[in-house]
Amino acid sequence: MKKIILFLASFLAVSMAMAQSASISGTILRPDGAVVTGITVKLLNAQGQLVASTGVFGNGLYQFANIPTGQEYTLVPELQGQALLDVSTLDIVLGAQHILGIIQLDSPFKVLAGDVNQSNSLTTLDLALIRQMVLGITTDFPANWRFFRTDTQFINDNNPWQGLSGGDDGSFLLEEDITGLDFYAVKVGDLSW
Ligand SMILES: [Ca+2]
Repeated sequence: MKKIILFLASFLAVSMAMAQSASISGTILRPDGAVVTGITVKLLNAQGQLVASTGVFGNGLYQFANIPTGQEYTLVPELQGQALLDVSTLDIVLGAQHILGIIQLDSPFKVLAGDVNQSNSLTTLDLALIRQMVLGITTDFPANWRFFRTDTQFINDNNPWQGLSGGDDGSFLLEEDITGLDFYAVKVGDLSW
């Protein structure tokens, strides 16, 4: 009987130890639902150290398994290159019309995509940078892609920087499996999806 109790106790201990890790998953797609290839997702701890790194599957899904719980983490999606993807003079025209108040870009993520120099505003300086890209004078924006949680709440769609905490990443306390931690991959300079 004592042996059985010991066995059960050790089994319970092992079960509890196993329960002290969890998985994290979600999708990273462009705001129009298009898949982006080549994204790397980094999982950082509260000290900013790299815990794990993964790619994104063909359907935009990423997943981390067996991550220790009870700690705070930050997910940092990264993608380099493809600077000119979907960036054209149309984006300059739309940006100019938005700045002049002729139109209003119909997504706060388009406004964010227009802030090429990351000044937390969309101005003619950003349009100048897009123009240089279109003309081939530059080959990279300060960042070619930016990533935002899909559940980001905007106080003012026209001024999406207002109340936007931390910008591109999302930190969270891992207590149990997390699904649906989704991000938008926003192509900088593309205001016309
Ligand atoms: Ca700007």
